[in-house]
Amino acid sequence: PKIVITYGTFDLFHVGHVRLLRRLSALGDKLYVGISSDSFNALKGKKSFYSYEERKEILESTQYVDLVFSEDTWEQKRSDIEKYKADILGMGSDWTNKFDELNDICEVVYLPRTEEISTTDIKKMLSKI
Ligand code: C2G
Repeated sequence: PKIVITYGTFDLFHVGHVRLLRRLSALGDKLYVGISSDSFNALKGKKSFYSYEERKEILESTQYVDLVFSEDTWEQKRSDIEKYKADILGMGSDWTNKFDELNDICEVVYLPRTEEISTTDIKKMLSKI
């Protein structure tokens, strides 16, 4: 089976995430997602509203995701791709070119982000209510 792999925080799950996962899952037979741990979020300068466990449960509930694992470092992608025998690493376009060095072991693709929605914007709008 053709394996697609991706990574992200996926906090406050929204249609931007859904549309990315839907397109990524259409590129292969299985989609595996590395969800940023709470400690890795801190490394990324992010504090998610939902814990890792909650974000994992939400992703696992979607029809597009076949496996969820923890993303704890920037450096683990290469070993993950080898461990899971991923054929494609796919990310949203805000990451364009950032993971090209992995194209020796898999195809690296960047898909257009969904406009007008982000977890940051949702938090901002909610804080103004
Ligand atoms: N995304 C999207 N459209 C949006 C918002 C997000 O396509 N409106 C995509 C992002 O491009 C990313 C994925 O959804 O590919 C997850 O987004 P985040 O949770 O913000 O992930 P990020 O913090 O970018 O984590 O090692 C990689 C990092 O863990 C990526």
